Amino acid sequence: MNNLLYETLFDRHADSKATFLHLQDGTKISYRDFLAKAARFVNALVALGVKPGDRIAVQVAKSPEALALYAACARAGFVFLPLNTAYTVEELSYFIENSGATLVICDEKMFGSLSPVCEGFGARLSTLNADGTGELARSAQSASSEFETVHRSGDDLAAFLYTSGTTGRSKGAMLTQENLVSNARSLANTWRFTDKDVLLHALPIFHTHGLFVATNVTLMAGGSMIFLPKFDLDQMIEGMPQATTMMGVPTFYTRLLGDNRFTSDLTRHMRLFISGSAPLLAETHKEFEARTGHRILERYGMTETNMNTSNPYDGERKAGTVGRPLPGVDLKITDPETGRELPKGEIGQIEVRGPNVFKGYWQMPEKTAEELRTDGFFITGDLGRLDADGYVQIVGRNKDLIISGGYNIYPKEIELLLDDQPGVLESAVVGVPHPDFGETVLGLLVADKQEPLDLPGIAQSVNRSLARFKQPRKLIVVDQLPRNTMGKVQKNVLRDNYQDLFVPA
Ligand code: MLC
Ligand code: AMP
Repeated sequence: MNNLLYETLFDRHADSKATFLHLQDGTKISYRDFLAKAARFVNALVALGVKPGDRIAVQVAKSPEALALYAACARAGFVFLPLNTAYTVEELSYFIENSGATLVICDEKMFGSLSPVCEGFGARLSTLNADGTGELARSAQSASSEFETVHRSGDDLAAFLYTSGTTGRSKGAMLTQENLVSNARSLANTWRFTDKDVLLHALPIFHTHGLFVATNVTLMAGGSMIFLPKFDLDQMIEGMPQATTMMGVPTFYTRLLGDNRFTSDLTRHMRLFISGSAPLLAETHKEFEARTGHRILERYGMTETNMNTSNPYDGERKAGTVGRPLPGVDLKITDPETGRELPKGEIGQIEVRGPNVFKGYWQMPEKTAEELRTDGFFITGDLGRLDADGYVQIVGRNKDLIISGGYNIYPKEIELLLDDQPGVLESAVVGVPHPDFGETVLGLLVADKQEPLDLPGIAQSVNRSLARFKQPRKLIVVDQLPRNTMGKVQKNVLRDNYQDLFVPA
């Protein structure tokens, strides 16, 4: 094969008049038209001087054009680097510098503030807006729809996705063409996707879930997507009767259950609901079945590995478990201290190996070596056990991570910022239960008593630096932080103390 990713997921649909995207305004975009659009984008990107292997950092709203950029990068061998639309200029600067992106594509609204950043790092800047307008779109419009696909092997990089780290510095996870293709194939088979499927797509497309799971599986099967700009209850309820499948984070499911228009009638012809990215409470699973008659299929994955496990399509979908390893994925539970494999039933760290596992962190060989063993096993940082039937149950995390509404938040990044604020001696950030987001961010501050502690001022400063979803929903001043005998902050004590803050007991 000349270009594994492009040929497997895209090119074989090049002449297909079947619908790929159903848009909000009733417009349908066929595979053929989508791929012709993507080809014009490739030519527009090439005209900007981008070369195979270059990183293209993309912070744009979800749109058919944004998705066409992904197809364009696959075709020309550019490394696609999608970024959360909520990121601030400060956060973006790091990604642009660290990735060495040659081109940055943003909404026109961000152009003024990103211009000096891109200039400083020698990256070009172009624009694409939510409505498909912008400089890049204009240049694509007049470009040719002919392009000779660039040769790429399965081992070549297809995408970078940044994932935060326990040190507060984000790491660029390098995903190869083979990582994406093998996982898409495995998931499409496991979940029985076909060209008749219509996926209700409300996830963002800058993360694994919305892009490499939802979109790639649809492409693999030749199905279509009701492509919503974001999660919106009214639009979900309106789109549901036209769909056959849906993928979402647990917040999608709890929000749907909170609306009494969401009935078994509305979901009658749906064949599959899939959940992932964060733990789905067993009670949500049960409530969903009681309301609709459908048993949600939960699966487990991460940025570095794509999907690792899934509950079965046929057979028991066990609430509170993430199912068995996918075909081709080796999974073991090991002792975090020794790395020794533990017997079934015992709790340990989850390690995975397979064609889904990434190539390492961009320019961070030490970080890669800490998490990716030489025998190919990746240490996920999740804690779990295998039950008697080989189903994986995730029981916690061996990493200091908060998952809020499916977004990962690393406390260290927020603590570093809080520690820098005037009047703050030290801080601790923990995740506490939240009825909508599953977990949310709580910041505890200890005053240094030299300067007054200005909480609104601190909140403003946090607002300037961090995306909204990372900002503490509450800041509380405490006399001191609980520490163990080694002097380490006992976050479990803080989590216990404040567990009822947002979810009254
Ligand atoms: C938005 N906000 C969030 C938030 N999303 N705050 C905390 N956590 C989140 N996840 C902010 C908004 O800016 C807003 O701020 C306020 O919270 C309420 O906004 P909202 O209207 O509720 O936002 P909404 O658009 O509805 O977003 C909620 C959401 C969204 C759950 C629909 O976050 C979402 O689509 N999450 C999916 C994330 C995802 O795709 N994860 C996959 C990662 S891949 P204010 O100031 O107005 O209150 C991965 C691998 C794997 O993990 O296994 O899949
Ligand atoms: P990310 O780094 O954004 O890709 O997030 C990956 C992390 O999300 C995993 O390491 C898990 O901690 C968590 N995760 C993903 N799916 C599930 C799930 N079904 N249940 C519990 N946690 C999950």
